[in-house]
Amino acid sequence: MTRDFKRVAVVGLGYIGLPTAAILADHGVRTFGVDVSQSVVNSVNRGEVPFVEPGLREVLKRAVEAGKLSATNETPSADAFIVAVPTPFTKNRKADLTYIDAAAKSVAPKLQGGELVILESTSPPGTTERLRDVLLAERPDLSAEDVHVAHCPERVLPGKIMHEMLTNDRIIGGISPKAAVAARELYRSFCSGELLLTNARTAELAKLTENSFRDVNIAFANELSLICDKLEVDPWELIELANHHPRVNILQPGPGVGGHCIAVDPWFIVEAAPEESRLIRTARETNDAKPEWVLGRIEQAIEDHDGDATVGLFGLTFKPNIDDLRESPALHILESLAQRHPTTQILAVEPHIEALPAALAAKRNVTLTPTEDALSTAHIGVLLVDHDVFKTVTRTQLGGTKVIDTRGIWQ
Ligand code: SAJ
Repeated sequence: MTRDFKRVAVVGLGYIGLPTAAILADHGVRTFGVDVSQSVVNSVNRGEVPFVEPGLREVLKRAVEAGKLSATNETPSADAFIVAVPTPFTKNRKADLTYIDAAAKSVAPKLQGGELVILESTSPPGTTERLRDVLLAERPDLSAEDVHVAHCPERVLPGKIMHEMLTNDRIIGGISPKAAVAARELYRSFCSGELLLTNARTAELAKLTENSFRDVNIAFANELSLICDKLEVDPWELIELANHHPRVNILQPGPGVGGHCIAVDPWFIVEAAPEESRLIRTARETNDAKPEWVLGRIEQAIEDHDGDATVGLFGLTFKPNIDDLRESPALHILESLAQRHPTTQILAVEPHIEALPAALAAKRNVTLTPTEDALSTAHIGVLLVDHDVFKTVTRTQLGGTKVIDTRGIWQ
């Protein structure tokens, strides 16, 4: 079966939806980006990107200028709909599917029969079936055969999205085989990676499995770092040596796991099968406990300095060489330290941001400080993010500073 997708609507213009819409349009498909935020819609229609992602601006601008991409608040009619909205989790670690339900309700009135609806958002098992059910509940005049629903989870790495979206292999899980084949046609229009067909539930679990695998591996590294601390062994040297084994590949310890994916997605598996996911849950708890362990080390160093120390925290983002502070363990460490030690001067060093978040900027004991100044002033230097700019810091620059290195680059 070949299909001609003349009009595609991408619902949700965030980190995944916007690059997807821009790339589709750049490959000649008339694409409509849909978002609830008027400022996002306006910025896309001006050809501007509302967040930082290398290479996206050029493609977006080209697509908008060519008249292939436009943004709107209203879901239009289309041959295919791609839903790429957030799936956050609630305080008690349950998936919040309200954005997916709302997206489905905005698509339902536009269906005429025969359309393809793709869920790209990372989702707990069963969500694609739920999306299908919402569509059919909204449209009792249509039957399950009239709407082709598939799950094609995104797997791109922030910072490399524009490359990985074109080249990564993709898992395509159809509610029916026909839906999977139709979705393959759409992705084939821009993706050179392998397009692997399966059912929707396997595709959902595959995506969660990928991020859980990484989380478990990082948890192993973080546990090793605690063991090494006790046994006075350098964990980075240990891991490097062990990784010389042809079948060992351990990731790196750090101050905790951040971002909106790896620290969240494993909980969707735990929620779906709590009794069976003991290792996945423990890995999450191990990684979540790491910032507190780092805080303990910092507090001990402050005490060793008779309680009167200036502390430099180097790096605040959730991973290196980006400006994204969301779900960052480094930011959590800064917030907790500032709260618990109101008389300790804290120099927050983050070369990738212009200003601290308002709540931190209001704290009298926290100052956003250039790297050089913090290096010359801090009694305790805590390396939290392995930004390239910190890798060139020399032993001489560190001088007599007490170093707590959570990333192994100032050893
Ligand atoms: N981290 C470590 N040690 C490591 C690697 C990472 O502590 O050895 C930490 C990072 O510092 C960061 C966190 O893990 O705080 C997550 O960073 P990341 O680079 O591992 O992943 P994300 O969240 O940017 O993107 C992941 C990717 N998933 C996998 O690599 C399996 C990406 O391909 C997914 O598309 C993305 O999640 C997603 O959206 O699900």
